[in-house]
Amino acid sequence: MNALYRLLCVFTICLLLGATSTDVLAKNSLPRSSSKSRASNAPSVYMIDNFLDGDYTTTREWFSFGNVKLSVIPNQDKETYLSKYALQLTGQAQQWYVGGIGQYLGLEAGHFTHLKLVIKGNGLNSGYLRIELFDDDNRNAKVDINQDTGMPSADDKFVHSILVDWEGWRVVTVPITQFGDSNPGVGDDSYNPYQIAGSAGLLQIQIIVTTAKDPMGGVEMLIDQIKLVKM
Ligand SMILES: [Ca+2]
Ligand SMILES: [Ca+2]
Ligand SMILES: [Ca+2]
Repeated sequence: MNALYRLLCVFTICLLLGATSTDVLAKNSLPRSSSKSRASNAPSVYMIDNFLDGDYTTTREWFSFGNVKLSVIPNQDKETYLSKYALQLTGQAQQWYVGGIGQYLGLEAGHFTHLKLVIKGNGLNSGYLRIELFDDDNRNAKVDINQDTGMPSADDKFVHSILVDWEGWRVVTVPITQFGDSNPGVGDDSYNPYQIAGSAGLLQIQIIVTTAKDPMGGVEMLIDQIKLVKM
């Protein structure tokens, strides 16, 4: 009886030690994937913006930089996937670069598999849209910027470029796996936008506009229905 009791005690202590070491591990490292239970309860769509409120600062607040001009305009087209309004991006390039827009997210996003949006181009060489996703690797809920370089100093920036070379609207679906880490050695070089261990998850999205043919040319595009989806 005593031997059985001692065996049970040792087993219980082992279980407790096991739990403790797992907790310590969770606090000290950002996991590369979330648990199944978290993923199964998570929504399968997150609407970043469909501009239904008629502007770009009320429901979702976008900031802009560079020469890009934003305006939310009524959708005149009949495509069923369009909402009532879309965001128009226009601007004049300086050495290819026009500017960009961004939105703070602070979102549990590890279970989303694709980024979707609709884009209206003006034919060949309409321009490039480079989509940038920042995850919070140093767990302070902000994108840390190096003041000297203007680049992120502690968080990953994952990017994917879209050459808009078509006329009219098109639904664009980008697998998250097609986003590449643009700053090796900064952050942990792993796409892990989970709100665990103090991380704010997916911190921010930015969309950078550049020209495709004329380095000093103009750009005009419309975008709508920007969302993260689990497919
Ligand atoms: Ca950060
Ligand atoms: Ca990195
Ligand atoms: Ca990361």
